[in-house]
Amino acid sequence: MTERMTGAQALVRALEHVGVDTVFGIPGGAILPAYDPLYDSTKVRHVLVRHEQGAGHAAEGYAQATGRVGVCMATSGPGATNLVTPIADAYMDSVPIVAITGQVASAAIGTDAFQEADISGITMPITKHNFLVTDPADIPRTIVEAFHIASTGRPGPVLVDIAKDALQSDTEFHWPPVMQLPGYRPVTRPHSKQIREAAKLMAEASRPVLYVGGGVHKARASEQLLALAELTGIPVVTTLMARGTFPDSHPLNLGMPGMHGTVAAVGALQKADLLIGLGVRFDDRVTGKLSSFAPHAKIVHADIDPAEISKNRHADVPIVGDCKEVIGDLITAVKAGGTGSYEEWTEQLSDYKRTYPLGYEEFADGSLAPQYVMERLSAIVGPDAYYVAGVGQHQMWASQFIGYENPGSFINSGGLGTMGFAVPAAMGAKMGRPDATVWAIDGDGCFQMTNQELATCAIEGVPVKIAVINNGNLGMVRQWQTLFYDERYSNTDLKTARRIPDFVKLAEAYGCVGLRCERPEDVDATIKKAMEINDVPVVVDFVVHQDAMVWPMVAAGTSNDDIKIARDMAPVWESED
Ligand SMILES: Cc1ncc(C[n+]2csc(CCOP(=O)(O)OP(=O)(O)O)c2C)c(N)n1
Ligand SMILES: [Mg+2]
Repeated sequence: MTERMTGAQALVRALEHVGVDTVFGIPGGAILPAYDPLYDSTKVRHVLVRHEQGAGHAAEGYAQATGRVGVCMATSGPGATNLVTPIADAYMDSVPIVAITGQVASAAIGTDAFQEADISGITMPITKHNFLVTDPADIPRTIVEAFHIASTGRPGPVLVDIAKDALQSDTEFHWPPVMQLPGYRPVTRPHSKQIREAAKLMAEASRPVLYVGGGVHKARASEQLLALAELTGIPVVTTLMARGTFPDSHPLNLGMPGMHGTVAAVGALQKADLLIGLGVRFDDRVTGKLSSFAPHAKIVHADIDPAEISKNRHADVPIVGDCKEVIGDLITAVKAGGTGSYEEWTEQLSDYKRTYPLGYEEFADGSLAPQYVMERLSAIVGPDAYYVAGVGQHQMWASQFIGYENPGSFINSGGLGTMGFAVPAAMGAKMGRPDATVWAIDGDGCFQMTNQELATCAIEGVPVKIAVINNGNLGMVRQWQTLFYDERYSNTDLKTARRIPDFVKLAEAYGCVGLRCERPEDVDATIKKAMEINDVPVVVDFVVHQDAMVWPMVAAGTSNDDIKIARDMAPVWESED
């Protein structure tokens, strides 16, 4: 198929052909030529956001809820630099997005032209790949390549920066274009020798743990994981990025490991003699002080990105491959070679679970405990919703106190820890999954970074629900000040207790319904009321106690062995150690 058209028309046509249905963005000078044919597209819906950061996070939320590539668009200079945070966020959490930016005309590149920023240079270290396009003939091929790179292998963000004159000039449009990506061939099939080695170690181990990360859901391998866990009886820990990948209700699930992990999950890793790491990266928030992490364990490490393997911890058995294939092959190998027996181990871990369940402090003054809000959300809204968190204490409580049963149902910013993620990401998730209930769980600090996307939600008809966990503070930072800075609360009091801003009025100003809840006895009725409103977005201001803390905690840089279940309270491990 060959047709003559402008580069801008070729761009829109290519987006249609690769199956894009939603683009989040804001126009401006350099990208303006692309917005003209976009206006006529019946296949691509452009969602006008209020800040480009919102466009980027919305693309991420869309991608995470649908498994498809999310798309955002911005103009050159400040439009493009406003995308830097979500691009970095997508890079850290391996989220497939394509960011399309306009660039100044090719003759002006490098002259400090109006609204010029070297966005491909700026995003070089935070994109999986990026392109600067100056020839209109390259546009369709580049789009196909960008979508291919973003969605295959280890997913990630790809930037396509297009010079204004390339959008304006005429070109021949050919479809389908031929990709030119020599050397890009992600390995998905694991090596059979490594699989046999791993299965052998699993059979020989007496204290193995399946250490499951975000890569397992990205490979859509939850079913295989369940089969492997049940076949072998090996207990499972699910990292922040893997919550829901293995059902919380399953007896083999020990919960989340790491800085705010459960005693059972953290203890299991520390006492294990074998870790089977699947789609994980031995992140410092999981390992604590690396030299004392899982000191007795041999390591099997499977990941699609060879650069992750042995990056932080030496892998005795490295496996490069897609987790679905890896786990499938492990199942076959275990069936052939036999499984080990781990009753004593699983008994010990069940004992940790029973002795050290997650708990929290209730306040004598009758004020609201944030963890209680999570428990009630979990009970009333249930596991079929998507929960999208911001960053801070509320994020950890959302991970700890909501029961996740479905893969991908908890969406949050793990690697970068980006405040402001929740509202736009929830909007993107709801647009990708319009039939699902989507709850954002946000902090009063985070919410003030990106709540302008409430306008987008209200106008575009995206009825998300937002629980603002309003503790009046940058709570997570305040917690560190309580514990490590002698209760010197430097610049963490947001004074939202003074109702500046008043979140209910703010919601109303944006065309949303605003509700407030301040007492435990009103929580259920408030959540039920929010669940009944499905035509407009709802914001609930849950005013909670400012001194609630996230426990358990492994202080940054210390050993997982020194996990505390409350201030100055450590679990009692059995006498053998
Ligand atoms: C963009 C950005 N700036 C600063 C931080 C550092 N930080 C991490 S958590 C946090 C507090 C978040 O406050 P809030 O949204 O109210 O959540 P809470 O911890 O109170 O639940 C801050 C400032 C960050 N993660 N991201
Ligand atoms: Mg707060």
